[in-house]
Amino acid sequence: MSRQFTSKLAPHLAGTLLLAMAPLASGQATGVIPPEAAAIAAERQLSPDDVAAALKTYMPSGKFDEYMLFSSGGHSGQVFVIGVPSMRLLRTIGVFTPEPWQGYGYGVGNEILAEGAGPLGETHWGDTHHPALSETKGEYDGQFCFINDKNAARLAVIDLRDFETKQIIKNPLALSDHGGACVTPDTEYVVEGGQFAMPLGMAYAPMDQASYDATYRGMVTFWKFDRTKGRIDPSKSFAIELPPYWQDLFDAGKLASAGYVFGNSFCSERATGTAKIGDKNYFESGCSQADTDMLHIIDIKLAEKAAAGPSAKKVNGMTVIPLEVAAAEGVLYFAPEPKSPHGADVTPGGEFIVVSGKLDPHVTVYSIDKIKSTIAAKKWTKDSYGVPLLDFDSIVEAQVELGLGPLHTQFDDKGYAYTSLFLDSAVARWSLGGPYASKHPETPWTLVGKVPVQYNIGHLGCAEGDTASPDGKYLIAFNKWSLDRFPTTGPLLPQNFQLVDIAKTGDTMKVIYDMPVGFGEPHYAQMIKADKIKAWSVYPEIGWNPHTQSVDPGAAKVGEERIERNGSVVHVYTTVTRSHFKPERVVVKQGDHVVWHLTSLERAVDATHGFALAGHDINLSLEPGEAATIEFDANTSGVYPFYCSEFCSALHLEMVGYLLVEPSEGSSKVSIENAQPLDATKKGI
Ligand code: K7E
Ligand code: CUA
Repeated sequence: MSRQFTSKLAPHLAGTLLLAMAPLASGQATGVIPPEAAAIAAERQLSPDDVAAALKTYMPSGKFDEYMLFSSGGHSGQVFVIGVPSMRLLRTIGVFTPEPWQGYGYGVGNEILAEGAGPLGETHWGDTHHPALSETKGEYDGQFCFINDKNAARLAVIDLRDFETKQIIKNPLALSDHGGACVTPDTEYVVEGGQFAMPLGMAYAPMDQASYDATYRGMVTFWKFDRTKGRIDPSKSFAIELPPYWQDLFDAGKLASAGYVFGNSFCSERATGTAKIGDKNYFESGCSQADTDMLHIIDIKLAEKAAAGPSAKKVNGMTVIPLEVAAAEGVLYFAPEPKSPHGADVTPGGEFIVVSGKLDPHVTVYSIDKIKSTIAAKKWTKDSYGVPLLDFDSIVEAQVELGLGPLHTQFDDKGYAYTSLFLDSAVARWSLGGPYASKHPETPWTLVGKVPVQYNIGHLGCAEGDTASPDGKYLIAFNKWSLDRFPTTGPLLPQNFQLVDIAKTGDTMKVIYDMPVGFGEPHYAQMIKADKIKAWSVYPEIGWNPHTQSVDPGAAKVGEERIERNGSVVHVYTTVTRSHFKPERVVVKQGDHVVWHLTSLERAVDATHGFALAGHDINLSLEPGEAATIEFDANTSGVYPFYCSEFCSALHLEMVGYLLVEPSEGSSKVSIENAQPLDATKKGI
């Protein structure tokens, strides 16, 4: 058997050897493939494809991955950064959920989490679905990452200089979002579409059909991004009121379709679910009655005009273009899209918009040229809310049959599109037409090949696959179920990220790696060329405030460590270095308000300290140069050790201090005087 195997392996190894021995010609290396490799392959019964996959994904110690994947964490509320092709987890970024290792939400970052509070108060988790890397001319520029929280209609801004969340913004109109984040080609706007219809502004309204139709609404918000400040500017942002059609995913047009934003919807039936127990009209069936839903086509320039005009209204402080204005002024058009659609993905050149029908084996491809000419020819009827509904046959370029349950589509550099097939558990590769037809040998608009994935794929992501110039080479299937792929770790199973090699043309796609994701439920992820990320390895200067990205004038400075009392407010200025805090003993009085400024004096890469304060729910990560300020009320007298929670040095365990909170007058707290003395006979045991 092993003999047979060896012969099977041989031709492949010969090929690999040729490749690996290429440096031999220049005399650089010998014996790149050691004899033991064949022995290992035989012992583990690896197929030639397995061996090739292992080599393609193996990253030797100290070598870096070619791509970084920014993945949503679903209802973990975080973002994960993963190296591709090794599929090694590089970082978690705390976004909507506090995260103690990076000291997010345990003394620092609390104000960012609080910033996203709505009228109902703070939400300490999020449901992240769609990351959007900032773009310049339709290409990822590696500066920022935005992500939505479906659960509370929030949007977060992550600065990729330090991979930290800088802003969380609560949409004042709604309580759920899904259509975003996506950015316009130069990141002028970050788009956030709503999901579940409700009265805009989050007021109450009954849910009978008449009330639903009249008062429940969808929305899409255009958040203006200020790149210099690295913040969304709500004062320059606006929203469009939409019918209660459950807007789903949005994608910004680019190049040929620059200036437009497209979004699908999936319950234009306006189902209202079961009103009482025993009813059978679940949303499940109510939302999938009609043959078509509505592709939303939005003209950004006309939307800006309407938002600045007299007919815009304010809802909870947000500028909103009323639905009838959007319909009348060319801001909003609809197009029929088949069978409970999902995804609206724009081709690299912006010529086409691809929409999948979850209950239709086809993807439907719309042409922006045809959309424009159909709008110019006013070839439309009106939907029940008065929005122009474009003639389907006039705007469709192609429908391509792919398989069961198509969801999301991405692109490569070879004129192919890739669509996830949820029900088939497969990725379909198909050929684009138009300007892409000359890039591949196949007939345009046909299925080229499929690769099974394990299992129930949701999104997929190609290398820079939703930009103006996708790279090809890699695709990742973001699978919802892993079933039999990993050892059982209890009834909650990991998701499965599968790396697919898409380098060759034709029906040649191969799964080359399985990565269990046991820390979240990712939806979408974007894969960026790693060398585009220019992250700092230490903060630029000592005393750096990551929130303002500048030196904090109030930061603790070396030589100026002190404890300053101003009435009942005590300011503590502490510097932090290997391996001590200065000062180490901090004495305050019960009832004092403590403002504690800590500055890391470190300049060495990776010399991170922690600051864990017992009894106060405080834990900081003080990265080299970082300044942090925490505040708390010293309400309970006692002795509170604080220590460095990051193993920083040989004397890390000695990196300790004490906060002493002296009892106030008349306090009944335990003091040394009334404590039991130690039994002298037991001393020294
Ligand atoms: Cu999971 Cu993009 Cu929220 Cu599709 S969505 S799978
Ligand atoms: Cu500083 Cu451990």
